[in-house]
Amino acid sequence: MVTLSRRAFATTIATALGGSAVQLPSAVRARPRPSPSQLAWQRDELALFLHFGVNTFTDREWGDGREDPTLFTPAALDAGQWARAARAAGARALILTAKHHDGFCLWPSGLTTHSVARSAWRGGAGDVVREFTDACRREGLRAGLYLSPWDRNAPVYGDSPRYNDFYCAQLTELLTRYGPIAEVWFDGANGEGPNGRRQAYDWPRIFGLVRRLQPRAVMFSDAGPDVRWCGNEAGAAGDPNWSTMDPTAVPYPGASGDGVIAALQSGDPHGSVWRPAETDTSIRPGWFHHPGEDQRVKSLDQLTDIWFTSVGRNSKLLLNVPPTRQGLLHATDVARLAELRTHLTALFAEDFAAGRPVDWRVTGAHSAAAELDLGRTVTVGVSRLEEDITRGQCVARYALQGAPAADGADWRELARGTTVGYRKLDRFESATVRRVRVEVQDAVATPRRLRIGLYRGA
Ligand code: FUL
Repeated sequence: MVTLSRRAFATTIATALGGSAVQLPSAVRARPRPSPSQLAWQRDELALFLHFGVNTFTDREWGDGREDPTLFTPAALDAGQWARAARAAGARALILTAKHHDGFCLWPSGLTTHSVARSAWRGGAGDVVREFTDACRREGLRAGLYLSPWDRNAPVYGDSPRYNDFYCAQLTELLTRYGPIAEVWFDGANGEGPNGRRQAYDWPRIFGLVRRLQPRAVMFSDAGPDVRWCGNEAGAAGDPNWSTMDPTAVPYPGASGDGVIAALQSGDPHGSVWRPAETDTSIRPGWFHHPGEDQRVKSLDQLTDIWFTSVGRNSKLLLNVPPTRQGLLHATDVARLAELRTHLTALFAEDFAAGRPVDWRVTGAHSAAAELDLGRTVTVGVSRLEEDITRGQCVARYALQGAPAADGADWRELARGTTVGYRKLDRFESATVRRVRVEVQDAVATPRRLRIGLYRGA
């Protein structure tokens, strides 16, 4: 697959998914819009990521595939606790590592003996994926699964056609046994197999299979096709962050080369596909739980900053909170999640712009201005701008201004930025304002009305 040109590869994937392989010039094309599944994904705003497996018991981040399955002994495993903590945090979805790079399967896969079935947990009759998906449903959360393409245990890894069969068979188990799956997560790590053989994944086949078995699931990878990686694991989406993308810029998961990270971070205002960025980061230094990191759980301030640089930059936050060896989320992490939700609820509790009439004027082919009188003088320090993304993404540059008096004299700039999309949050030095103006100074099409929220801030 890697031998195809970037454009040929993107075309092959588009064809496998039933899309058009023909790239029209951007002036002719209708601007991309999200599918219902991509919209639902974005509206979740927050999902929790659960890295759990043999690494949890070996205190490692990457296993080598030679771990003894009997190491897996999560004595108090309670997926209900994971789901309740997620719900209390305001998350609407959860994603579990059904298989990480070590190849150990958290479900009793018929394709390998390297799984929970070889452990003593639940007498060898346990299925973490089942308990996880059941718990998600009980709490009204959407379930997602991570199935690492890189498998350091599978003997056929690196024998490309055979491993592609094996991988697709594992995917089929996961996507046919556990009810609706909202997101399938493909990470980009791709090491060598035994004997130094490198695996060439059949991505068109893999993506086509997921689409057929779970048509409503979104697929995440560097190369989408539905959701793209944001380009780093530090909790910061790009600025600008377009949800549109040129599919040839990152043609397959794990692609490297000039411009890949920049394309993942910022997208492309003229891109031909809707492929919004997901921001994955961990509440701790590592992805898996390590007792030695129990004192290094991110602070409320750090998590709040991450909220502003992810959800507040037109992205979705996938926050990793790893279960411990007991099979439970750690009390510190659970408490921090609850603190974050309490803080965000308080921060956005009173919207000074709610219900205030907005005077919206289109001022040019690619510009517009909104003005509103708040009806009283208030102190503001945070703004929220939103486009109606059901109709695509449009704004490329804006400025937010405020004036203290009803007659609108003494305008001063409060914030300025680039893209808006689903949501743009800005924090700025507190200002006393009665009137507020948002100038859309540049856009890729005629701007449509923005939703505007104004809050006091910290
Ligand atoms: C990466 C993996 O190598 C890490 O272990 C982790 O799972 C991260 C989310 O994706 O590709």
